[in-house]
Amino acid sequence: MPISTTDLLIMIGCALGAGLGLTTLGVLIELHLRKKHPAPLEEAAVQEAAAPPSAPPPGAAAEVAPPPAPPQLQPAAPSPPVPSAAPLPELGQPPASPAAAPAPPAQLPQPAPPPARVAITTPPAVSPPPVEIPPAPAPAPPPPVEVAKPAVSRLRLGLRKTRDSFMNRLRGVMGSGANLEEIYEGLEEALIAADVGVEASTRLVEAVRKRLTGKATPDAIRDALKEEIAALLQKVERRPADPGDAPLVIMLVGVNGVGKTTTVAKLAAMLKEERGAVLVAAADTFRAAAIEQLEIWCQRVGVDIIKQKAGSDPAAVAFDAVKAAKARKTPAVLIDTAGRLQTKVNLMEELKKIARVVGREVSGAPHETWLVLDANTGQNALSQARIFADAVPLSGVVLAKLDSTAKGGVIVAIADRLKLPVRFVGVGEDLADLRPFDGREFAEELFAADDGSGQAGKSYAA
Ligand SMILES: Nc1nc2c(ncn2[C@@H]2O[C@H](COP(=O)(O)OP(=O)(O)OP(=O)(O)O)[C@@H](O)[C@H]2O)c(=O)[nH]1
Ligand SMILES: [Mg+2]
Repeated sequence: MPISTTDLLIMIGCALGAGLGLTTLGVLIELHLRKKHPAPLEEAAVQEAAAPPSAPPPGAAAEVAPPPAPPQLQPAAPSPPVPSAAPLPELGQPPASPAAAPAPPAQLPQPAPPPARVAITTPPAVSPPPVEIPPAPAPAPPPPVEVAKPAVSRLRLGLRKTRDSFMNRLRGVMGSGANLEEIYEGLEEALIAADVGVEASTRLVEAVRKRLTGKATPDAIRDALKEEIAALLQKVERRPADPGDAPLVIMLVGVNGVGKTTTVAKLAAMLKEERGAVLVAAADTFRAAAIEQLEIWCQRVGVDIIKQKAGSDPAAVAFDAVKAAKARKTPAVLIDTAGRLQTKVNLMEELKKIARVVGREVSGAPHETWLVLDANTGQNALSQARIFADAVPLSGVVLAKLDSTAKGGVIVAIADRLKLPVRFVGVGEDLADLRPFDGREFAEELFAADDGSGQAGKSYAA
């Protein structure tokens, strides 16, 4: 029969009252406890320590949830656990969170986003060095057109080399204490050196001699010579053609490289200013890049060009241009032609054909045919002029490159020998470097002092 707690307390009281020792009391308590808990205390404590914290107490197994699934195999540290069904992360993607639920098997792994594009920066393009005739698809806006200004200084600048050389010779003769005869001789030599030509020089000096009988001074000699030159040049001057309501057609001819195309451009700028519009015919279909060269000029000037492909018939191009000018009521047409040696018969025939066909379209055209001469050519210019004049009737001369020669006196020779008026002089490579020629102005500028004061006579007077 088990001892109750009350019994135990009575027993303790009795034991204490009977003088039993503490040991006896301990035995009694132990006996009491063994009756209440059959398992020994030590064994229970060991069992409690060995059991997992969540282990159900014995006898409660039916009410407790089944034990959790065994933990999945963990990949080797340090990788976090990845469920076997989960897709492998893409390179560069963050690994899947260990807490994330595994993806359902039917769901395809999401495609990885495209790799970030690598910006390939190209270095800034380095501009190529400028070329002479740029075939640029998108040409830069043409520079502003500089048209010829009525500035006397342009002719003065253009004549600088000729004047310096001529005046130096005159000073040398007149300042040397030479007698009158020697002065006249020196004068003739100075004229010949300036390419005035032997015949014209002799005639000019004779005319001065006659003019100054008995009253010759260096200043008077200089003034008389100036007058004689101006008179000779003015004798051949004539008014340019007037085609009435029809377009004025001007054709430029000459040997290779004398300055025809540049002159066409300069004239186009001038005529555009004067008359409002110009058509340019690219009738040099012969030389490589000639059409492109003219196109660039026309762009700069701001005038229309009529062209065909290289190698086509130049007469057909000229005809098209004249016809277009008539239809559009363009007041002027300029025909650029190929440079040709005056000895090439077939090329000279080509010129005749151009003149013929434009004449059919517009009565009297070409109204002006100007021979372009390089001022450096000297007396050879005269033989060129003769041959060209045999092919087409010349109505004037343009003397290009006057700025680059000391032999500008050839103008006098042209007037004297060919009886052709010099229409314009080229005094540089820019559009504004074309001067309408005036014999009086030329003579004045030839004798002008370098400072522009017009007091040249005083510097070499004896
Ligand atoms: N200094 C100077 N140079 C000039 C003048 N006129 C033309 N030139 C230069 O002369 C060279 C030839 O000029 P172009 O106009 O092409 O001559 P072109 O007669 O048309 O030549 P081709 O068509 O080949 O027969 C170029 O370098 C021009 O710049 C001028 O008045 N003064
Ligand atoms: Mg040309």
